[in-house]
Amino acid sequence: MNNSVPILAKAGTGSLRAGDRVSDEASVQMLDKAAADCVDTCFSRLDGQRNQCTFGKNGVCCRLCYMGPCRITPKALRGVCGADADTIVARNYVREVAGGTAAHSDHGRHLVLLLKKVAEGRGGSYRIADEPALRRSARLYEIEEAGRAKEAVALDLADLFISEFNRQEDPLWTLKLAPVKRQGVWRQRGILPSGIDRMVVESLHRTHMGVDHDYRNLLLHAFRTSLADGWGGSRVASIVSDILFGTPVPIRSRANLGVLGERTINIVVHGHEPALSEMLAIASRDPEILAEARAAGAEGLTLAGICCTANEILMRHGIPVAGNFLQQELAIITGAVEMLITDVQCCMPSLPEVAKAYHTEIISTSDIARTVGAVHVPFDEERAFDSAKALIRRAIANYARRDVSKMAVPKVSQPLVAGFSVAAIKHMLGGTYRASFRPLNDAIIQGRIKGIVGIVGCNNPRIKTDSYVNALTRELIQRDVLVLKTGCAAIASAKAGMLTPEAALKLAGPGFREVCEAVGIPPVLHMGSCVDNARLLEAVTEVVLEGGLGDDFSEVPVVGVAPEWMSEKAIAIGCYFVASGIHVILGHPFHIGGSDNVTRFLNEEARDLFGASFHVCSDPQEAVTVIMEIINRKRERLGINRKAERKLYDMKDRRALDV
Ligand code: XCC
Ligand code: SF4
Repeated sequence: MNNSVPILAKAGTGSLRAGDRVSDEASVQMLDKAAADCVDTCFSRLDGQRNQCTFGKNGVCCRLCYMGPCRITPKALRGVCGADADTIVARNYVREVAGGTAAHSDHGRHLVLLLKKVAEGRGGSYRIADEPALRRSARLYEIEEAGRAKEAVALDLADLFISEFNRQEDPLWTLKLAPVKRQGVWRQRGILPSGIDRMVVESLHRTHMGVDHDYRNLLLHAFRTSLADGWGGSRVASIVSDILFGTPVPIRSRANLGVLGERTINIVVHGHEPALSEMLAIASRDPEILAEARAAGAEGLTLAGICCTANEILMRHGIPVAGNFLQQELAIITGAVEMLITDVQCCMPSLPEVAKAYHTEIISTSDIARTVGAVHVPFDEERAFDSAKALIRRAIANYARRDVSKMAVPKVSQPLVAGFSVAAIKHMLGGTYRASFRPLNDAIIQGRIKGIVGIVGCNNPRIKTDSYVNALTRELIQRDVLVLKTGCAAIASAKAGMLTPEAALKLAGPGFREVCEAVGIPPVLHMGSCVDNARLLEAVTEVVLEGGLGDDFSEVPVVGVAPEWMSEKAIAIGCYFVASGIHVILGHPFHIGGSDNVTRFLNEEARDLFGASFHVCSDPQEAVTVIMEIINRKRERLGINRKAERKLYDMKDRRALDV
């Protein structure tokens, strides 16, 4: 392309065709509609951000004090204070990990405080929905439960969880849920995290001007902080969600924009915290509310979700998924959404602007997350059910404003099965009375399943939406790899039809297909939202405890992948996987390219410390090769590779994967 010709971004798709921006047919249709309706989306705005800042990309821009901002160039190798590229890049990275950890953990905190209120009888409409989950967790945390009222147990558990946030010097209690050997690694490396809040505060302190300048010391704290996420805030969030809203079990539903009804009142929930969406899910089935919807001339009410709020209510109520991260604007562009309700995280500030072209009302509900142009309706937790009903009534009233001439709902959606909590997987594998991971371990040992890969994270308009996630998933299940998913990556597979048991027949390799058929599971297991990446660790812990596949995560043939990631939360997740001994493949690099030392530390030296590191693979084929090499290497070490495979592997050019 001739660089001198400016490329004019056009509304909707930007400079590319819709089919080059997004993968699924519903999104293609809506992007084309955006262009026709002259509505800007993240895709066209990305074009406006052409030539994104190279200093930012390489992490060498520092604006931590007002002697700066400073940036490292070949002519200026140090900032005003004398900080070099290593220090600046590492400090920026620590702050990103702290941001991700804070987001997950603050979500966890809100749930813990709600659990405490429920335990004290101040929980309003909320209840302990899953008493067995409460008692199971209490036993895990060594809290006396036998013969005690559930409220008393819940109170002790909530208080223990609160202490996980504010503990000052002792290590987090939750770390004890990890394999003993891994706890030893953390102790030896000096990265056992203390209180979650303290880790985040310390990250900010250490990266203040003139404090910690040694990139190694900084990066170790990044790993330590991330552990306070994966083995702290996120784990606690999953546990409390299960207690308050129920432990997910496999459930059928559908995904993609076609779940919106042409003749129903459509309400879309978007964000991360499940407290409000739980109540909306219940209220949306209330007969009185349904009667009111019909009285307004609609055929009923459709509640659907975007991002992780979607995943939460999908897993527990089978509420359909309208889409993942980059479909939030597209949902409005259908012209069929009466109300889009946001809580926290991943909700674009553009939503009210997009909504101006249609009748959609954008509602914000969290006092810490407001958007100019959105209507703020504070969510009253104590009267949660009434709050939920009031919101739905507002949406019903808005139905009269729907302009049918602006409406085009794509007739595209796919069936799916979600809800694979660790408890559910155990039951499916071993049966109700002998729930166990044994059959999975055996299948891995026999080679019918080669290994486990967790594919997680977001979409990013810089990559054709869902394309990397789905190409990689397809290749892996063909190679007999069990794929576990969360977040927007899980929704990507749902839209591609890979979350059904039938998909195993079509896509899985022969050994893996047998297992899926015998157990009745899809080849890709949807384990929940972003905080539920802690469930992935829980699952691998079960594999370790079950025996036969090593004593530590770093010995199990398991790999994590974040193909299309965009958020700081994904960085924190990547770090706690690596610190837990699980290799992580990234579809695109961190903003660290300006420091060879930081890059080497994260992508190589981390292996000496944790037995795992990051790997950047810019295309899915390369990722498949690296993943299968890692899996084969682990199988080899465990002595469970068959002869033929070993030979094939020996012929390959070995990367520096020694761990
Ligand atoms: Fe957000 Fe959790 Fe990313 Fe999706 S995947 S874009 S963080 S919603 Ni976690
Ligand atoms: Fe510049 Fe140092 Fe201040 Fe950063 S901390 S802005 S490098 S003077």
